[in-house]
Amino acid sequence: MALRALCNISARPHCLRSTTAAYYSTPSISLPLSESQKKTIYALSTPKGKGGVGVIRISGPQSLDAWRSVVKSGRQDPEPWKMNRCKIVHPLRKDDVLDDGMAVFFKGPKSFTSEDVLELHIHSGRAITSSVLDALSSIPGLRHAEAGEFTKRAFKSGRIDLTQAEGIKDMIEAETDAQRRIAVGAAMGISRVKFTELRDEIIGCLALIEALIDFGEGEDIEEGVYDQARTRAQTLLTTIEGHLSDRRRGELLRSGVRLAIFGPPNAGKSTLLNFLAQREAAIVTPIPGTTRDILELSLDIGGIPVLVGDTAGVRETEDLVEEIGVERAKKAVQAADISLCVLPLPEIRPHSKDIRLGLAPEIQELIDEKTVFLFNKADLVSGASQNTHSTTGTEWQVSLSTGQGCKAFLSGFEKILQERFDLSFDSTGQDRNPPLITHSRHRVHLQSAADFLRVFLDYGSQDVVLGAEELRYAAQAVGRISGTVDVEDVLDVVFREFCIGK
Ligand SMILES: Nc1nc2c(ncn2[C@@H]2O[C@H](COP(=O)(O)OP(=O)(O)O)[C@@H](O)[C@H]2O)c(=O)[nH]1
Ligand SMILES: [Mg+2]
Repeated sequence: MALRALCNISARPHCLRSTTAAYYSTPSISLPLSESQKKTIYALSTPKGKGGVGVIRISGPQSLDAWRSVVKSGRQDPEPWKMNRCKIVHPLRKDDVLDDGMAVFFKGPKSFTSEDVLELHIHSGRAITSSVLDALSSIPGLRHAEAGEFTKRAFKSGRIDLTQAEGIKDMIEAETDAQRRIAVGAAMGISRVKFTELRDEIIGCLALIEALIDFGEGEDIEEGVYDQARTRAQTLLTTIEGHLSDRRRGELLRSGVRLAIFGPPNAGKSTLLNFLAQREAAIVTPIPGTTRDILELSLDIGGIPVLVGDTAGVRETEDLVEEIGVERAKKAVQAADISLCVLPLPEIRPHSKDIRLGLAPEIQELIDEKTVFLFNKADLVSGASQNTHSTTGTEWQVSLSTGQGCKAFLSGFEKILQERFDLSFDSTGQDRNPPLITHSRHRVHLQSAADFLRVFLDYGSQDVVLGAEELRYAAQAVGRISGTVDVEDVLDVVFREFCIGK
């Protein structure tokens, strides 16, 4: 018994040892890679569906393996940056030709992501696309990309900054010329350069203050360094304040001016939306209360992106659904950048000095300095075009049914949009004053940079250590816009070039 027990004891560790060793070291038994271990990503970069060409992009260390696995071009390895006519095959069934297309290999770091990138240009069709994607998924180490992951890799490698990443996204989403211009500029790095300049200037001030802390004015470094830093910080603050007081131009150009159409029921609000959209987007009937909810359309009015919201006619109502619609209408008018009050001309007191007279109180309370007026149904009033309501340039008389006055309204309204939001362009279509802030995120960080600079300026020369901290925060705030937060690296460079000593 004792012997058997001993044998068992001696046998067990051996057995355990061999199993463990086999489990960890035998190459034939390997655990599948987790998703995060797969460093090479792939995705269809063009829209799904039928089309002449679809592009599948692969990025990561195994892009070359992917070429060797699915591209059949008569040569083992690709000549980088050259289009190659090829067959796309399944990696496990090489004679299974999935498509006849083109492939190009970008050798990192000279690629969008800075990694090795392979692009397969295939015929865009449901079966072809899914068979090629399926073939790629069978290559070990490859996984499907997450949304925005290629651009994220380009950012992480330092190829682009956050403002360029935003520009790329905005370029794809641009619907108007103004949006396209802003997005292309950002993607090309125009904003990056400007924000970097601002940040470098803050760091320049910080370098002066740091020198002061380390060496002391008048001893090792020249006099007037503190004043120099102050003057530069003041100029910077003025520049940043200038960008902040831009009436949200960039954000409006990028995301669109919010326009709310409101007024009493049956005035022609939905007819106006359809007129602006040049299609029957909204239901129009003679029945008051037809529009119940907000109908929003994104339109291009004179090159300016406008988010037009048609709202329910504002009136007292017992109908629960209509009441909710009226509440939503009121909120939309309050939140809008500009509101257009549509009123039926036959029901407005002619020659009234104040348009508000005679309007229902619930309409009156929505009228403010953002409001412009459209008197509709001029065809029902004899001599309407001669009817002189005040001509401040913010009121027009039209008949949306006959088209009377509509041209003048459109051009006048475009002018109002351009003037109010400073969105005018020169004759060649160029923006005379391209905005720096195009996302609310930029505004938030620039605002806090301005706040830190103000605190720095409030400190006196006796508080340079505290002042330096504020400048550091200011630089970090601007750095967040581009996604650069480390101040020390730039500081070192600036500091090295700084003239110290007598
Ligand atoms: N005579 C005339 N009728 C119009 C004009 N514009 C709209 N309408 C009519 O007025 C009714 C109400 O229009 P609608 O756009 O639904 O008004 P909403 O309730 O303000 O949205 C419909 O029967 C339209 O055809 C116009 O300029 N002249
Ligand atoms: Mg309506």
